[in-house]
Amino acid sequence: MQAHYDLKARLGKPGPFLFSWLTMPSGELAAQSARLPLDGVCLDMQHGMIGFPDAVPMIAAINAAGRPAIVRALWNDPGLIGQSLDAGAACVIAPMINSPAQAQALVKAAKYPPIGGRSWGGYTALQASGLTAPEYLAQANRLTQVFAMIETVEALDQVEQIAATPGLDGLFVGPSDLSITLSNGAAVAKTGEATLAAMRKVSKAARSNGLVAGAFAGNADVIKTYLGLGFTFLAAAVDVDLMQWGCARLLEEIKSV
Ligand code: 3PY
Ligand code: MG
Repeated sequence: MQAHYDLKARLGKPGPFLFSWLTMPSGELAAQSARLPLDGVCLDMQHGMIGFPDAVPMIAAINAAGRPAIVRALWNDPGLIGQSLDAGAACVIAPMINSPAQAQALVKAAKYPPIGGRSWGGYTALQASGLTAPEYLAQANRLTQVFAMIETVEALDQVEQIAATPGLDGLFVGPSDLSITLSNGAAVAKTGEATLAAMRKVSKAARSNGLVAGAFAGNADVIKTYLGLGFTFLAAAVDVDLMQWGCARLLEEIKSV
């Protein structure tokens, strides 16, 4: 049987890792997205319309296509984190990690002992991995990647300590929330000066602690800007945006007819 996608090995290779960001609940959408020429598919279970019963066939479809399934969890809740990994996600991104204690709780939920305290029983993940139970136990902490979202001033102030959390695999910037807190509610500015200065700090903290630096980008210009800051694990485009861009391009191309 095909072994579980080795996301850690892939992220250890040079070059960007770009993934789609799904907000709509559909196994078929997940299957089609997994066949796009991108590196992975993320289900946004925080702001997307995807609940756990929706996510189960979506994760299965992504795994069946040989791509890694990434879940942006609804919250840093051990039940939600464990459930996503048990459903076969290769990576969990947890929102609003604002302190080292919250980062430690995240790792505890996502990794088995001795690193954490993940509870055993994810038969879907086990079957999808193609491994025996002892093999899965031995490899799961490496096969499941855990990213802490840095998206507040509070998190930024403690980013070095958060990045030093044992067992954490990466930092993931939510630039919209980050810019909102940096501006005290005045603006969403994904490439504003203050946002980019803050993101430089996050990228440096990630790299100096051996973590992967990730961020939500969402379009080509932002991807280019963030790559320039050292971020490599990037949400490239949202499902609804891809539809809108395709439609706008279609209308543009037939404008002169
Ligand atoms: C943010 O930019 O705040 C995010 O959470 C990405 O969706
Ligand atoms: Mg956010």
